[in-house]
Amino acid sequence: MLYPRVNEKRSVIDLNGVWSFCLDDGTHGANIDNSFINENKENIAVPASYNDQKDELKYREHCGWAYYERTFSVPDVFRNERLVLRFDAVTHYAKVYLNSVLIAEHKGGFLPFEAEITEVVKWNQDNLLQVAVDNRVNHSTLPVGNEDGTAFFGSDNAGVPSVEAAKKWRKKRNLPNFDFFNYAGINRNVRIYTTKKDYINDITIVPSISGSDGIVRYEIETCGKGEVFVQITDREKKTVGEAMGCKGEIRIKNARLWNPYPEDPYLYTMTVTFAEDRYSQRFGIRSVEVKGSRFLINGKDFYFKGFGKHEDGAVFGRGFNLPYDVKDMSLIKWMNANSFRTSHYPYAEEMYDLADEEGIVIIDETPAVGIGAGTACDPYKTFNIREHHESVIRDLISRDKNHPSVVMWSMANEPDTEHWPTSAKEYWTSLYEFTHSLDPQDRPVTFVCCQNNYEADLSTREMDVICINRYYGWYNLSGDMDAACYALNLELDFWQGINKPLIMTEYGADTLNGYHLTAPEMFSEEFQVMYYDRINSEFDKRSFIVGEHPWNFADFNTIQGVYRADGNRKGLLTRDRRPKMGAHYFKNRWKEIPSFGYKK
Ligand code: BDP
Repeated sequence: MLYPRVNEKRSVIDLNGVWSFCLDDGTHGANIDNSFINENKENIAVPASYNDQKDELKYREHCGWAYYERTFSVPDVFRNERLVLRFDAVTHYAKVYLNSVLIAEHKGGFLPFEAEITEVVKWNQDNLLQVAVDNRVNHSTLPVGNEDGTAFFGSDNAGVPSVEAAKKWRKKRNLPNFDFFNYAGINRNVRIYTTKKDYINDITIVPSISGSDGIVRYEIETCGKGEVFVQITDREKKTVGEAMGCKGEIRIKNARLWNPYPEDPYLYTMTVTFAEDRYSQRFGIRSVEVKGSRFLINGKDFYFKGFGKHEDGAVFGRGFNLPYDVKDMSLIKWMNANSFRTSHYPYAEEMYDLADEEGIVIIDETPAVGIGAGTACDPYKTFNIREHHESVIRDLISRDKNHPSVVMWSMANEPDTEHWPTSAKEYWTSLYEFTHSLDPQDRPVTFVCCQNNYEADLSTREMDVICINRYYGWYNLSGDMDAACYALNLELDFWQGINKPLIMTEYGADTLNGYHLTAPEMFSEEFQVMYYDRINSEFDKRSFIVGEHPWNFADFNTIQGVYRADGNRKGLLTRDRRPKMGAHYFKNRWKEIPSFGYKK
């Protein structure tokens, strides 16, 4: 799917701004009731989550539908163009009406969807755009939740003998199976883009390296009549290759490779011309490969230094926030890191563009968090998740396939792979094959495994890279770092026998910024530093460990509960991006760890 860009052939109309908004009172559901909206509407900013833009609890606790609306008119100059309305992300379910006609419906809160509106827009007058948004999460949504069920992360113990009885006198709740606040609404940009009537629908670029040359295979999907012309230019805008036709191969002599930070993330641009349409897509030439227990980028051993992150901040919630993205890129480099995982959902497209440009490597994750958490039954046999999971992976790859920064797909975070090992293995290995088959660049595929009985788990070991989240010293063996390191080593001995690369995709300790102790105990800044220092020194002894991603880049908001005071505080940075001692610790550690060749 192409990102909307303005050029000499295409335009973009920005529909962001202050919209009208109201929460459902529980009686309307997906139906737009104009008089209800008119009576209740108030201002809301788009893009942004709605939850923290207002100051009553009902916006945080809302469970169900909410309505957005605005009007717009289309400039006359676009009368002969094709018009497409695009939402970059609406969380989690959207029904879109234009002039009272249902023009799009979309499940999943973190990927774009669009609808052609050429025939629906009215000229010389206002158009009414309305969006109904549902924030409920259950066992068939991704991320997974317990709609009106048992909280996995909140505290749900009623303290009375009958849990069923307690349910009757509690209000309906939307309980996540995941540890980040369930921010909802029109979270990313809303735009109309124009194309000519005959247009370029998609561009797929598959680069490879042959000696000192780059080989660029490409495929162009078009609609309508016309010839395809493809031109590749370098950073200086010099033409380095050309071809005709919607499918082909272009050789770039003495190609410059895309290399991760701090090396040169060199980008080329492919400009496709078709009939009257034109679109330019940047790409990089680089290879990614797993060989035994090594992770190779451009044939060299890469070491992942970076973070699990979130899209999260005060007031805008999970809304698109370009200054935060730019700032986070700057902080990633400030800490001498080179990578992050889009935990726990695909991020806004602009972040991947920044990563391409700045050389930051991405592990691209779907929103499949919490599969099987807190359930007493086999989730793979009980719940209807597969079809939606496949469609999310399809859309994710279709959106992100051309980014050189993306080096691996993560199909999920922390599914239950321990209690139903055989059906889990069947689910994850077949989904792994499916993911591989969709990616034109055939990148490594994995999912991220939670602290579990790794001997019982039959799925994690089947992935291209072993990605594990471990909290020895925090949730397990709390505060006892000698025992934590002992247990960690027991587990690492196990993984070493599997002979695959391993990335520690999460490890960390909640840390209250400004809380200092001489003797390092839990929650203090000193403990966070000691915790990481002890664990990292174990990683340094093992060459099959190819990466360390502390959890988390920054503090972030969560559902309230006894485990969380003002959210999850495991950030190396505060929520407003100030460094804790841990950030300085990693900055110093990673200064000494090169992106390539650290352990080999
Ligand atoms: C892991 C989850 C992550 C949580 C983290 C924690 O993957 O989403 O925020 O634990 O508890 O299990 O801090």
